[in-house]
Amino acid sequence: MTNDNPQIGIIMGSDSDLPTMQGAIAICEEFEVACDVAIVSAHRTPQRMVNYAQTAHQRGLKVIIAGAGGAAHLPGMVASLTPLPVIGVPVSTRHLQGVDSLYSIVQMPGGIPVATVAIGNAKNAGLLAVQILASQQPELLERVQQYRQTLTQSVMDKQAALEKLGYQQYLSQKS
Ligand code: RP5
Repeated sequence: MTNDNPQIGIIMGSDSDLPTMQGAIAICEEFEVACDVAIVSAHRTPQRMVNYAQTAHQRGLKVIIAGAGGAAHLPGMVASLTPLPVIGVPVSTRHLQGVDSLYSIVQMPGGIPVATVAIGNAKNAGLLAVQILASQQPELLERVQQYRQTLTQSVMDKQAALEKLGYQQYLSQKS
């Protein structure tokens, strides 16, 4: 999937990561920020990864979100090849539940940072990427602030319902 003039590149090591990474794609769609989505494997397509990362800024990308599971080298290797900020998404794995992915992504050596979100939380990666862009784009900054207001309002709506119903009825309505 490619939109015109993408600002955010969303890459993943395998199509098996796509169900997780769709959280980041959905945020780009919600904020109407163009993104491109690609499968780029550090281990199975290493040359493609090098080409992607080294040309990303020349193609107009501003931020890269990279999701990977297991021996999750993709975010760190891409970060070492691009001057752009990279956000890593640790994808959950069958045997180690994504702790392996998290440790692989978060333990970068000094000099090559990768911003890392929680296991499986591609939504937050999308939001962080949008916020990085928004720091230079006033209209997008306004939308980020509106988004935060919707979060606040949803909590206040829950509080009002909790007070009205009491906790037992509130819980029974949730289940
Ligand atoms: C990693 O290996 C991918 O990021 C994926 O999370 C994991 C498993 O890949 P598949 O065997 O499902 O293709 O490189």
